[in-house]
This record gives sequence, structure tokens and C-alpha cells, in this order.
Amino acid sequence: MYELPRLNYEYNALEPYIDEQTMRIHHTKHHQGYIDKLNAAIKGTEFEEMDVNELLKKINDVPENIRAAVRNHGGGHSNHTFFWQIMAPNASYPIGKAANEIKKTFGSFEKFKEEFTNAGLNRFGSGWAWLVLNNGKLEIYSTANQDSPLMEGKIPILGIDVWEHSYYLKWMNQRNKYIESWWNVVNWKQVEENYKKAISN
Ligand code: MN3
Repeated sequence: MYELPRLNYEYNALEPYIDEQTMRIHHTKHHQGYIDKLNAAIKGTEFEEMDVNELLKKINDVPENIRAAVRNHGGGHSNHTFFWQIMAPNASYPIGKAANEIKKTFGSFEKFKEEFTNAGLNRFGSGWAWLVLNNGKLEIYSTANQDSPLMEGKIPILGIDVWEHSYYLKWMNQRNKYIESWWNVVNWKQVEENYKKAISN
């Protein structure tokens, strides 16, 4: 059975960029909701003890009668667990191998930021924008709903939740303001960890 992971910071720690109430509801209601529904879907199956990321990599082996539930709620659990980690108060600046590779791939950090921001802005409806490692190369793209890059063999390095529940209380309809603000809380140390782990796979 899956459980809600603790945050490494307080609900108000990302203020003023992400407000306390949004963080609290997002973590205790939305993320918990995905976990509850995932647990209900896999109860009594061979998938009960599996790491959620391994489960998503094998999504096509999951029996059809629970596949949609695992896709949505397993994706939701994995994506949010990842999301809490790539944010932090007093966020650093891009560092290390990841920063170098970002510059190399996208031309400059500013170019990267622009492309990633556009991926989030252009995602119609609910979903995520991602920086992933795909066959050894960095790539920006977006997914719908709670689909995870892991489902298509890509490794997430950085990601932003662009569902309205992640910004509506503070920014209302202004997804652009939310994304602009979010850059202030990106945990680049974790991004570097994610990148190093991904390239050593
Ligand atoms: Mn969310």
C-alpha cells in the first residue's frame, strides 16, 4: 500500500511564490486522493508491493480492468512525489552537470526556461511540463492529465504541475504568473541529483 510522503519543508515555506493553502490542499487532498484510489485499484493484486515508478514503467502489463486507474492515480502519486522534491525554499541556481547539459542542449539557460515555460503554457487543459532524459538526451515536452514520462521510457529530471489546482487559489486564471513565480522555488540541487542518476542508468 502506498502512503503520502512527508514534505521536506513546511506548507508555508514556498511563500510568496506558492501559497500555504495551495500547498496544504495540494498535498493532503489531491495527492492523498491519488494514493487512496491507487491503493483501491491494486488491492489484492501482484502490484501491491511494487515501487510506483516501476509500476508505471510496466503500465502496459497492468491488467486492462485496472490500467486506467493505475495510469491516472499511480501517475498522480509518482508525479506529485517528484514535484515536492524538485521544489525548495531558498532555491539555488542551476548547478553542475545538469546546468552544463541544459546550456549545451538548449543554447542558454534563458532559452531553456522559455521553452519549458511554453510547454507548460501550451498544455491544453490539465497536465504537466517536463524536462526529461530520453535516450541519453535532454528534451522538453508535456503530458496530459497525470501521465508520467516513465510510461514512455523517459526519465523525469524536472517537472511542473499545470493543473489548475496547483495555482488557482493564488493566481486564478493566470497560469503564466504561476509558472514565472515557480522558477523561484526550483530545487536545482535535486535537479542535478535527478540528472546524475538518470545518466548513470
Ligand atoms: Mn497536482
